[in-house]
Amino acid sequence: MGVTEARFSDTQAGIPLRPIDYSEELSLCDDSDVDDVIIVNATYYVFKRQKVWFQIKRYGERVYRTNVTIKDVFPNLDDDIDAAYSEESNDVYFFKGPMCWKYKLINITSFSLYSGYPRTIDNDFPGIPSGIQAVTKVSAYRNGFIYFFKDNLFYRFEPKRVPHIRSTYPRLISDVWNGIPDNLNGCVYDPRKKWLFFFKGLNYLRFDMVMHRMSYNGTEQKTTAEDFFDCVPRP
Ligand SMILES: [Ca+2]
Repeated sequence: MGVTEARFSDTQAGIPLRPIDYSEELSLCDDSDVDDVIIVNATYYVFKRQKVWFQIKRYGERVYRTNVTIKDVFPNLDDDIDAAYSEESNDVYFFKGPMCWKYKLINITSFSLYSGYPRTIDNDFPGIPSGIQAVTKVSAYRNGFIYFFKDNLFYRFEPKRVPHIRSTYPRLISDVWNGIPDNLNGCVYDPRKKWLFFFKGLNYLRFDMVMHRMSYNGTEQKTTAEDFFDCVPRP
């Protein structure tokens, strides 16, 4: 273990952080289609099958991460989640089939399940169907909207308003999110940069919520492995 890795591991609740590794049995570099991504306290959590990766940038240095099983960090959560998002309070919601799970942050590698969960999505999010593919909360707007994506449709859920979903929803993704494909793998909103990342297959797109358009010109579609996870191409 190198000096830098040792420094990170001292502060991270006993789970050592290290650069991503091609030798991992389930590598995000070789197979970078994710189940979903969330940001809690400026740390990215990437979910895929039975694993979660942390992505942390400290002291202006490169990104370090580790992979552990979902159940190590989120007790009683199912593998192969459909989708997940985080609240400003750092609570985290997961969705799979008709069910949702709600967790409270303890520390970066430890969350506790609220009592009464899992329960059906309709309990907490009336009007949202089962089988959600991607979800994120966008705090750029007053009160914050939660966007749920499924197939070619999306729902805008307003936590502070009843009914939570206006009668004009669901709407077509292609009608509102210019350039964003249907059947997403996941999405996450970065409140610091006001960017929305959409993940699909081995690629992602970055949407600027201030300008309400793709945030870079030309080749909007980037590879998740090399451009998001900083994987070094194999020689
Ligand atoms: Ca998903």
